[in-house]
Amino acid sequence: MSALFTPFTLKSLTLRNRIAIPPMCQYSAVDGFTNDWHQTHYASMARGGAGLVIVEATGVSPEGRITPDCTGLWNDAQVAGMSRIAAGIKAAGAVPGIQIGHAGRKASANNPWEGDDHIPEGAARGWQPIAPSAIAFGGGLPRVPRAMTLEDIARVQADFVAAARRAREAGFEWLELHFAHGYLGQSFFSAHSNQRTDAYGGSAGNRARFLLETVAAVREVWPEHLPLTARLGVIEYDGRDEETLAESIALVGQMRERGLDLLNVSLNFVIPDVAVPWGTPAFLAPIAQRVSREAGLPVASGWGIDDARIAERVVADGQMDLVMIGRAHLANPHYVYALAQALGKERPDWTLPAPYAHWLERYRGAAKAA
Ligand code: FNR
Ligand code: 536
Repeated sequence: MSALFTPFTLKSLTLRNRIAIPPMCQYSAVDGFTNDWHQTHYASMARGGAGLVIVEATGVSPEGRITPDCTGLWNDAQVAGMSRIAAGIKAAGAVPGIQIGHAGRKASANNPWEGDDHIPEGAARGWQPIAPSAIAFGGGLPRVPRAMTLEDIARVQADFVAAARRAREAGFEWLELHFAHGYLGQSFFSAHSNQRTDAYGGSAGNRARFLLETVAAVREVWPEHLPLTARLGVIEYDGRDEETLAESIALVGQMRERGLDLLNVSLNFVIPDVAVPWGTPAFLAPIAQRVSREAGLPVASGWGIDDARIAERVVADGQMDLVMIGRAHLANPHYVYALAQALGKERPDWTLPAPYAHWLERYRGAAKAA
């Protein structure tokens, strides 16, 4: 029996297996609107067999986009395109999820294939990023953000709530708040990027305030029977990892008390040039397990998992409830089938939807008779 191919139930949903497609920016939207590329990409991810497909980091406001080509849910007109994507994912048997976020000081960047750096100040495509404090990320993202006022904080939280409502209206059943990777939520929680002297900065409790208030506000509009989740970096690899982990686990426990159902355990990326142990397979698995045990909620995690035995082991050993597998699916949209075959499942159910089953079975019969 494969642990990876065991269904997973959370709230009213049951995922057909433990494999999830993590959010992956497509940098292909115009004014935040999705198009045929997103439709094709997400439907093919779902058709591949994953239990859950999470749509890319989607801006809660125009200034919250990572790049000008990122998707958005800041206006009602953007719901129609997203609803076709959610329906396409669902038609292929996966649960449709979406990640909503605000890029903070990392916003207004060029696409990866155009340099992955900030758009130069003054260029028409760009805008001034906002962040907890007027401190630049550095490296290829040198723009100094404007420090957010209390009004900015309240407005961005309202933007998260409005985008969550639109995500539900579009038919998404799984919501992930993007609080990872050095974007706005993560940058509020890190002392590297948050040097505020008001109620939103200083102590770990104050740095947690923006995230906790946002979780509570979104929970009020996101249906109780559907999973509300977040992605949070819990480790920076900056030499202060035990302290960061302990603070993060305390934060996750408080998020759970405010209605968070699952955490997608990831990396902080608040400062450049950190020593992430990329060479160690499933390096986040023991960290994910610790977060799950100490904060008391189910977890998803991933990074660099592209081997069937490792994917199976991290679930079988109880290190994570869901495995996020991204780039392996960009290389091969049917990667879940490859995992199934590697684990001895010859013809999994999802490869035999009704319109295919008769013909594939008949073909197999004919092949056997020959
Ligand atoms: C990403 N990643 C990412 N993460 C996230 O939380 N929101 C996002 O929108 C994106 N966008 C994105 C785009 C592309 C092209 C890649 C490759 C990655 C990170 C992604 O979700 C995942 O964590 C990493 O890719 C690591 O997993 P794999 O690819 O090693 O399985
Ligand atoms: C992973 N990425 C995460 C993204 C967009 C692109 C790349 C996201 O969360 N929207 C990553 C982040 C930072 C450093 C390396 C990799």
